[in-house]
Amino acid sequence: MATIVATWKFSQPGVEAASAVLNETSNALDAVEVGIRAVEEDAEVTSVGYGGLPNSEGELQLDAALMTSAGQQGAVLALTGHRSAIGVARRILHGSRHPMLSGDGAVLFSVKHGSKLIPNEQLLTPHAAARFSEAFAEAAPQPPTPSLHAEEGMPHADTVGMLACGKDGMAAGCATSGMQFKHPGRIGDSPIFGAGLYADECGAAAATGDGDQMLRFCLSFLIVEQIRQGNSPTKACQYAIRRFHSASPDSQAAVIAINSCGQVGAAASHNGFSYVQWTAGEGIRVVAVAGESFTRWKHSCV
Ligand code: SD4
Repeated sequence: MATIVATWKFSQPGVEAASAVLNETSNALDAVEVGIRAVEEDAEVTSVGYGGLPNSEGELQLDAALMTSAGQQGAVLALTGHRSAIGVARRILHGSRHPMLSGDGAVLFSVKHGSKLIPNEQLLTPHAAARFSEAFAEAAPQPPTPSLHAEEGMPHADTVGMLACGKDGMAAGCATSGMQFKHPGRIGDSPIFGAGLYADECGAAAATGDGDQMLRFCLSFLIVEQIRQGNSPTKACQYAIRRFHSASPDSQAAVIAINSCGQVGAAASHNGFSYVQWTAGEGIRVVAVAGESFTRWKHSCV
């Protein structure tokens, strides 16, 4: 059954855009790319693409990746000069000799494929510029402790992970501006295959949360392996989150998964995570996920 699932309520407009593509073309990769781009272009989302908070040098630095159940992969890491990174990941997936490109090399590849670089001043929204100035004002010369402790209840934060199942297979995608005020070049789990996202013929998964902690658990790969062994997406997600939470109880992670029948699952270490699901013939719904721990999620990026 044609299905799309994405992390966080803020991805709803992206899921709507993706569902229109999946309805029309049945192409899961196109749907995920379009859906994620819509989130990246939304200036209200302060942790993904344009609108995201910059690194400690005041530069917007984006990560994104795409993977399909047919084995295609494209990832871009620490990309500067762009509002959106998912299109670059898509070009890498089709047109690069290597599945992952980072930093200056990624910029060079993107420019060679027709992108125009955007000056960084035009990449920071007034909100992002103000947050950066506040954080690095003379009165407060120390950069804030990287994140986990931002305003509770902020409506927009964290990574967009999106999965689609169409009649020709599944696709997974992820995009983030990463941890706020990160060291330049810092990479979290999001654009790393097996960690932030994974897809094969059995299923697809994506993750969001404290990327520095999550990297060692390869959560997305773990989930798809659990699906391969016959578990439902829900059970597979719970297994991965329990492993993570018991080893790293103070860190936050949430995951979503889909199997080749279009069944969806999710799990979260803390309360407050939600996902958006679209199913053909049924429409869109936002689902709140109870956390393994009773404490509430504090946003990871902003
Ligand atoms: C990162 N995992 O860069 C991303 C951020 C995120 O919810 O997902 N926050 O570490």
